[in-house]
Amino acid sequence: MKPTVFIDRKVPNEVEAYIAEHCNIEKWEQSTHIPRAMLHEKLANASGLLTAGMKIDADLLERAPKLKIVSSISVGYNHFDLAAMKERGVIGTNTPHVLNDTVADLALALMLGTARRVAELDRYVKDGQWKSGDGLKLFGVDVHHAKLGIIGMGRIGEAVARRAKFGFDMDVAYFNRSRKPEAEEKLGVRFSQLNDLLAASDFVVMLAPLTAETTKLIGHNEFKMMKPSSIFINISRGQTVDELALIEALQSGTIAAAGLDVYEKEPIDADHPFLQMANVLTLPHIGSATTQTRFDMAMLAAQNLVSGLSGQTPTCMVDELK
Ligand code: 8YV
Repeated sequence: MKPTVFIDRKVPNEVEAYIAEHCNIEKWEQSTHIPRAMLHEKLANASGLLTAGMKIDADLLERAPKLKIVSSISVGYNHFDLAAMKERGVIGTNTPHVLNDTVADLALALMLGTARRVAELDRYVKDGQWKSGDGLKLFGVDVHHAKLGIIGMGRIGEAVARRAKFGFDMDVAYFNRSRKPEAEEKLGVRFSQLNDLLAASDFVVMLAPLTAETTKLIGHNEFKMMKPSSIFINISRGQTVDELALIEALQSGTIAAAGLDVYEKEPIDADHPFLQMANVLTLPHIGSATTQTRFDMAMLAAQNLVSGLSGQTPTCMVDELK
């Protein structure tokens, strides 16, 4: 008897076909969230759940008595209530590795796009404002040879460091819970205490996962430590930053600009101050959003799901549930 799994989003046909070889599938493919009552109905008989950001808490788990595994199509798993999952023996998996380079590419895109004001000056040309030469008003700042500070030196952080160091001759420092001697050796990056990194960097890139320790890690005091010419990039989770402090830092000139792919609330409200600020580059949480990478993530998540349901230990179990 095949186990039943619930898939809460559209996945590539090949991925669905792979899952169907091993499981009975219930699915929701609308762009809107599934109504709560319908979700509870689907979960009542589900042994597996394939999602990307659905909050997995005690209430949901209570309504899924057969649930053995939640497979997330994401590297971040802050939507997992790990204690509730552990208490019920529910496996949690994520999709690391396959998205490292794609996310790192976007971090560089945010650095370059913010430093050289790409979106702002694109609008300038398209709005017919370009009437003369390339005067001071079009100037940006250099990325090459600048000082980069990475907060969170995981797999994606190392991919960003590699690009910055060998692609743009940047001087790269990192802050991390633990030292990364191998990365220091192979990439020529150095560890820095957070306050020192903030004070010295021209670009600060937030890549730490969202945990209780990293929630609002960067606030008023931290922004005040940064250089007025510095640029803040967040491609991790919006909640790692005190967003009101970031707004104030940008409006007061405490820092020069920001490049953001993530926000405290997503989608961002239409009246959010960021959307009116020329020195803020805003992207809609597209860190891993390339066709190939999202396929690879979905397939890896499907493999995690199937292996978890067949009694094997999935390759990508989240550390806290191992
Ligand atoms: C996912 C993310 O990539 O991987 C992560 O942690 O930040 C997300 O962007 C996205 O939800 C696709 O599943």
